[in-house]
Amino acid sequence: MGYTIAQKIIKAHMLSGDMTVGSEVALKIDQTLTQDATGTMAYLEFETMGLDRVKTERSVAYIDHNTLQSGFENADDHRYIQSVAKKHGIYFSRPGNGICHQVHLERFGKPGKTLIGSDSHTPTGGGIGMLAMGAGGLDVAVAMGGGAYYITMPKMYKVNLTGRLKSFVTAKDISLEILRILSVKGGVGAIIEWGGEGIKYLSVPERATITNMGTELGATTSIFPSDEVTKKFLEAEGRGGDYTELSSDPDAVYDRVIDINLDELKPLIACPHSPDNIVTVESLKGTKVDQVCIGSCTNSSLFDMLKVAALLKGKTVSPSVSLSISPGSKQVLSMLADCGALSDILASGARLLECACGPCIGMGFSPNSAGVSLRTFNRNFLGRSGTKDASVYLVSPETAVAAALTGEITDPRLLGEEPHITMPEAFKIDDSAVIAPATPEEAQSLEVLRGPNIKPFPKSHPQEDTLTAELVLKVGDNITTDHIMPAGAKILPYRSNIPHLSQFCFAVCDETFPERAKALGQSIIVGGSNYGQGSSREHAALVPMYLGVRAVITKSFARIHVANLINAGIMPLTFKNPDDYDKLNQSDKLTLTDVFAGMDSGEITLKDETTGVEIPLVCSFTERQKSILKAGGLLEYTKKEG
Ligand code: MIC
Ligand code: SF4
Repeated sequence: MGYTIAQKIIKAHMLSGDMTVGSEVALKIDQTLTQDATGTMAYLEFETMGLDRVKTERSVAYIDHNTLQSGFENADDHRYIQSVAKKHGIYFSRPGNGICHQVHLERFGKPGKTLIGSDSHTPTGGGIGMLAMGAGGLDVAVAMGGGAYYITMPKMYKVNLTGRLKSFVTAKDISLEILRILSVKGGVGAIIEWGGEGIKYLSVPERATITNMGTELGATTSIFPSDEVTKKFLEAEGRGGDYTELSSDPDAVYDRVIDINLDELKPLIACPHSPDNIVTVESLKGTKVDQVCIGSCTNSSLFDMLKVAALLKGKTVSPSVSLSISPGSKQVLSMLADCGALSDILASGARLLECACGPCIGMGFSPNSAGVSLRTFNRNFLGRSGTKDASVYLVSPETAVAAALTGEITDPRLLGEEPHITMPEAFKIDDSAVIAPATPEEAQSLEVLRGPNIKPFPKSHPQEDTLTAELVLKVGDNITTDHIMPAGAKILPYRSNIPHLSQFCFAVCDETFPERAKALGQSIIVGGSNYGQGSSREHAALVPMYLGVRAVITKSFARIHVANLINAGIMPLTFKNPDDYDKLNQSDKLTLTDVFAGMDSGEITLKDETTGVEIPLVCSFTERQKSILKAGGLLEYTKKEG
């Protein structure tokens, strides 16, 4: 039996385990990336491990999220990350150099390598044939220290593309189509390989749009073959030497095969408040639009921006629309400026924002109250834009421009002839905003600079054999990490200050949660299916841990979040019979007895002391995970293991 692309990379990096679906596999990690919103915590954790230098082939620290500096906090964190990177062997990408995923693809990613990043959109690297996965900061810290990264061996899905995209139908529409087919839960436990005749017409930036948004499917990662298209891209980046060919074996076996005929695809749009709420753009025509944002790690490549510039050229943005453009990297911005495309963008009335995440994570450019915002981003979760009553839609850059020009949702196919964009033979290479680490000798005398915003890592609690606690919060299906630990301009600057962050935990669902949880001392949360979908932020586990949450019981969990809960020493449990979810009420007093025996047998009984009901729960952990939970989290476990 042959191998899929992902299986080949896993096989070449496997430190322990086997490739049986569902079993735990330990992987050697070649590269890591962090961004600043998760990076401060990840480097604090790395420092706690007491290692001098990273053991990866390449580790890069990006500053791209917390670029609004309305106080000392973000600037302090940037200075901390820069100094810790210099000391420990990590490359530092300065603020303004671009969004981590875009820059990593341009300058560092390599086909066939493993990459983990403390950001859920790390799978963008799959666009050039990397096995790239999002992870919690602590897992990234361990990997930087040379430790393995553990995944549950995923199933293999294949998406076969046939035909060719029609005018004004784009890679973003392919992403939205697969979300329509699979939903935000449909990729959980799977790696999605893209193939078929249709991929040969997709450039690396288009492939990267697709692998980027595979995150919204809940997939472990998404991957394209490394082929002639990849080779051309790497050569244009002056990195032809990094190319290796990579494809699946002809007799590779897939658990599921999905066919998409590109000839039949239409411009699509994701409606509020979920990326899988898909309809055709056509069907919403005439809906008034207040704001349009073009950028984010999904759609900010030179390819996207040149198209946008060509469509805006000689035209003026509708007076009722505010249009923002955030190029993905300094390389993109600089090349736009050199060829004059930037002038076309500016002349249209667009507002140029920094090469950073910006509005995607609510760092500025929030919509007006009850506003309609069309964004080329990957997430439209409730409140994420910073305006709770806004309606955020996700679209391609072409559909975004059509709305910006007309003031209403408009099928981009009405814009006339589609501009033909050719990728340059050579990108403009300027790595001056990437600071190399010090040599080991120089590093010894370097000081790490810490500001007052950085608070110590919160204390975790080892799991005990009996847990009695109140059900402090009961929530429904598809709770995102943006619900659990919101981000945005007001909160993000405190990512290295867990006590401060804790005031906003679950604010979107229940503002009284932090106070109630703290008063209880220890508590349990109950959720529906796909709990913790979305980002990789370990804060969505560390903050509940700080507030005393000891266990979370759900119908099912999202991959990165469940790992973060275990890393924080919080026990993730699932209902054996999902209908039992209905039997529990907020404020009930719950007891879990014989926890350790339950961990061994895989099943544990929950007693609801308030109603007398007994409920069987699944409690299936590997030996390593049991030890982590008993130690009170991965950091304590790693310290003990040495
Ligand atoms: C996001 O898109 O939600 C983020 C902000 O990039 C997060 C990381 C974070 O919360 O810092 C992610 O996707 O992992
Ligand atoms: Fe940044 Fe948005 Fe991409 Fe997250 S999804 S990395 S916030 S651009």
